[in-house]
Amino acid sequence: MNSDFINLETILSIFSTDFEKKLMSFLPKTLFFSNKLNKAMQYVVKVGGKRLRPLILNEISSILGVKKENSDRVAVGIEFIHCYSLVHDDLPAMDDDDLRRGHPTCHVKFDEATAILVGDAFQSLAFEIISHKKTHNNSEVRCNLITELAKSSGAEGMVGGQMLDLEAERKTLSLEKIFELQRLKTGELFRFSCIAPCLLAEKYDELEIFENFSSKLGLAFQIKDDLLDVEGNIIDVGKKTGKDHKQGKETLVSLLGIENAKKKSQDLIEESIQIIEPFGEKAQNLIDLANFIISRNK
Ligand code: GRG
Repeated sequence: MNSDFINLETILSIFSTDFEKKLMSFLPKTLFFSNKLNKAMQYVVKVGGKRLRPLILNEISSILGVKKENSDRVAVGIEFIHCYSLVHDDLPAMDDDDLRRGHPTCHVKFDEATAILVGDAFQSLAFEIISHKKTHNNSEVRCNLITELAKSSGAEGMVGGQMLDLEAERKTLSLEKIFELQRLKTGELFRFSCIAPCLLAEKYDELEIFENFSSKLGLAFQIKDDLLDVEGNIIDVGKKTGKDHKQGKETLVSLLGIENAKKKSQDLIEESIQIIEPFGEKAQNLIDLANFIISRNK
């Protein structure tokens, strides 16, 4: 195994342990807060996940010199949005999954109504954390972050992409339409993770650079996700595989073929790395992370 990969595995594992404590510390603790909702939110945080979006956000923040206490709050916000999306995506009305990250999904462990409310609560909490003055002393920066997160996660972002995805079952879609669907459903949260540090650092000239980086990274991530659905196994991936085919869903892999899809994701990662290479040594972890996106087995 290559040493960069081992190094990144260590970084990911240390980051995940530390970041889980941070996520837990942001869960509400009020006296009137329902014990069941509390337990269900804790459950979703504790079953883990790769924490890729917060790690990307923190790495770009460190390249741009953002204070850690500021970037950490936005990283928690984006991970809570991601948690909400997975809990809702697993519901019977959507993807109807009973396994996620190797554990029973939230609605299986608790019940459907609780899972809906857990997703809602994570979403509100994300915006509450980011809007707090501890996130940045400039209120205009906080407003920009909120606007961008709302766009990335809403009808013109992830929710819009999810709707297109639900409508796509048993339909023939062109490659362009699938690229667009995936850009919205998956790519938009990666876009937010990549541009939030520019907003926090008030370095607006870097926005385009990191937006370009994110579009390549997000698409490569999605192709790899589709490849794992075809080639991965339930133990490694932590969720049922072969679902796209069963649901009659066209994916980038079904349209491109396995070998072309692998080549496309490799090309995208190489292009994404070229974009950040000018940042030199400071970008090394981000480069390793980009390579990990397509070499991972879960
Ligand atoms: C319900 C509004 C709403 C949106 C759902 C995120 C999403 C949209 C659907 C999840 C289905 C899916 C497999 C999407 C592909 C990309 C993706 C988000 C994979 C999961 O992300 P990882 O691999 O998950 O980062 P972990 O578990 O590591 O956090």
